[in-house]
Amino acid sequence: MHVNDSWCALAFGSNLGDRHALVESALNALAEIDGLTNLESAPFYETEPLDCPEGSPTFLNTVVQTRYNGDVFALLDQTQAIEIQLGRQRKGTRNEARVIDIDLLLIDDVTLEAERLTLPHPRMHERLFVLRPLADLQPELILPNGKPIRKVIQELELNTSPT
Ligand code: A4P
Ligand code: MG
Repeated sequence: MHVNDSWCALAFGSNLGDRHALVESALNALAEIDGLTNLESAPFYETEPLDCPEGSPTFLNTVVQTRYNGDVFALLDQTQAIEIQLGRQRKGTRNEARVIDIDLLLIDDVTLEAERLTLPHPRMHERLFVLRPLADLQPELILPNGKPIRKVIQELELNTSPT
């Protein structure tokens, strides 16, 4: 599926190894992708693991916005190639520690449910570690569920602990 100079948001997370260097390297590699322009990163957040195995290390998370012109599956291929290039190994345990995870959150108002790619990212509305950096970039954003991002953040902050 081709998109034409579309606004995209991508989430980055790392909780294994030199997390700062890994996220920086992933951002640099992302900037090299064909058809991707105007990359802008939110600040980095130190966050407590959510739904991870007991004793998992803390995460470094951020979100980037960018424009992309090209095939959305080609973009996923390239973000997955960056994960592998930076040493990502999948052993099969759910939410196991990872050197880098790159998720596609939003590509304009594209909705997609393919085996390899669901857009918008189905869990983004529940996660402060995604919503806070996304709101740094787009404070007025209305999320795909129709709610302003700031309101969703406030609701989550009332219901959860500091992450
Ligand atoms: N896939 C489907 N849709 C997408 C999409 N929009 N973007 C497929 C990226 N990939 C997508 O991903 C599993 C499969 O999802 C891939 O084959 C891809 O084709 P993965 O990266 O291999 O595995 P994962 O990262 O363990 O899964 P996922 O779905 O990214 O996990 P979650 O639900 O995002 O949770 N706590 C904190 N504090 N910070 C975190 O960053 N991350 C997770 C991962 C859990 N807890 C966390 C954090
Ligand atoms: Mg992932």
